[in-house]
Amino acid sequence: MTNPIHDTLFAPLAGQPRPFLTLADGTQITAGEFHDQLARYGHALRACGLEPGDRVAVQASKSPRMLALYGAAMATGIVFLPLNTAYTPDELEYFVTDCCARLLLVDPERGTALAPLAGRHGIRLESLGAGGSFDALAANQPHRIDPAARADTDLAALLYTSGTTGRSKGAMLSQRNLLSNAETLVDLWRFTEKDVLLHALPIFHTHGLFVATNVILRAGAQMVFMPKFDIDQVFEAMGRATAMMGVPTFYTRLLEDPRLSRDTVGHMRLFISGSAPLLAETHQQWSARTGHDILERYGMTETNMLTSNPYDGARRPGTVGFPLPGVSLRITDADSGRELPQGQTGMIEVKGPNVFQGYWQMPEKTAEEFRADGYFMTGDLGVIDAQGYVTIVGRAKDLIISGGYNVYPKEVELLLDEMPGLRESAVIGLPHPDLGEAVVAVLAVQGDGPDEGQIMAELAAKLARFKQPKAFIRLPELPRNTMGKVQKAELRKTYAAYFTQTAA
Ligand code: MLC
Ligand code: AMP
Repeated sequence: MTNPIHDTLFAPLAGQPRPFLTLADGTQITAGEFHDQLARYGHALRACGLEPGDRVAVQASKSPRMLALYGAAMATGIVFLPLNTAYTPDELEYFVTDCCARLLLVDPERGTALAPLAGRHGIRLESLGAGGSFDALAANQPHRIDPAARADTDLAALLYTSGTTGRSKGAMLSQRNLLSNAETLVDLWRFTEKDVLLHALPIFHTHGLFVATNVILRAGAQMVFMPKFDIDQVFEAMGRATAMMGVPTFYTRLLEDPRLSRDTVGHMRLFISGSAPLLAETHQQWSARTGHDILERYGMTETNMLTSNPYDGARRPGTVGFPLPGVSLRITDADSGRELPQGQTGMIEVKGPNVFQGYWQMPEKTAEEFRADGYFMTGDLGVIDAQGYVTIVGRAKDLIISGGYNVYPKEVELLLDEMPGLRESAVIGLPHPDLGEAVVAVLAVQGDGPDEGQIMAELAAKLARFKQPKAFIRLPELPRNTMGKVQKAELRKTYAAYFTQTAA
């Protein structure tokens, strides 16, 4: 019987006394203890009636339990669907119904609030955490588990990505998609059992879950596992860790702190950045302060990691490095699909074992984003230089990346446009010193229109906090081109210095 992800990533933990997770308070969880928990959770998933291929949706705080649940889903062949803890019940409802989740796991304190939603759709609801109902169910289960047989092409996880128009799409990631990428990254970034990763990212996205965790599991290494990015805890952990993976906001926040020095990073061998553009200036300041060149890489939910700056060799500021071994990357004319010569800017298209299987129950959407020869259109615009380094120069998709979280303007605009007194809206991303880009709503208002407090109250009921505008700009009319299309590029240009000139 084989189960590639369980056999390769999780089975080697069983019975091992070596440390696997160190928590912020210093508590250590050994590899063996972690695997025991994974096994008990796996039995509990089965006791809830789930079978291989069924979906378990989880909206729970970051904890070793949540990570063990990921392992349990892999062992039992149950498809893992982690959800941002910031999502409102409205947002959650879409995901769990779209994927026909059999089971929804939430923090114990959220159980009561989400019971009506689960009841409406006949989804079993359990709580994960100390005193939670799922933990009670798992408590007396065996601490060994026979993994379910899984093929390379079987679905391992579903991660939802918002769409530029309309509905969010569930990216289907197979066993092979995840495992092949982890194996490539371990080799490329030289992870070994001696490494200790400083893990301060959330674990409901590709970066913190698949890149960080799978790499550590594959290398037989360990993590300092923090509930979130807390600057004091990060400085403290750098004395014990060897590597950190972060979004650019981690690096800009650390740079603002006078404690950052060659000494404080003396134990570290590698700093990796991704999920959003790292300014060349941040890269250079980091090198000057710490003596380390940040290794920037590029990826997507749909594709896992695609490119990386080299471990040995120049890590070029402002670039995302070379295509990973096994990944084919080309630059095309977005309309015709024709490959462009080196040095010209166009759509980044990719192919490889890391590229997802398609969008859950959306064959037409899937077909639209793949070329006939199997290349996936990323929606990112890039250029390759004479040495082969890829630079991302923009996005063809209308997307804001705020502190590493994606916000699709359309989703916010649809809600704003429904509000009485608001004629129309354009939601844009403006440069922000902490978040990279911040969400701003430009509004064309009727009369005085609703005030910001009223708008925010309406949005808060429906939208996760990170998607809500950080500022509003009111105009009599939105600028349009001769075709009548709102000129977002013009707005971004006009207000480019909004957060740097006014207090952010
Ligand atoms: C938190 N807030 C955000 C925000 N994060 N607002 C906009 N954008 C964000 N990213 C809100 C909070 O709710 C809070 O609201 C206020 O902003 C200030 O919060 P904070 O305490 O300063 O934020 P913090 O908790 O420190 O979080 C900031 C952060 C976090 C950058 C550390 O957002 C983070 O961990 N981001 C990582 C995202 C990530 O993992 N992305 C990977 C995607 S995978 P209030 O109520 O106080 O106003 C992917 C593929 C790939 O992209 O290539 O990796
Ligand atoms: P997500 O859908 O959350 O996986 O976000 C994927 C998107 O993040 C990509 O399509 C890119 O636009 C962006 N991204 C990821 N890494 C980088 C990077 N290093 N530089 C610039 N953009 C990045």
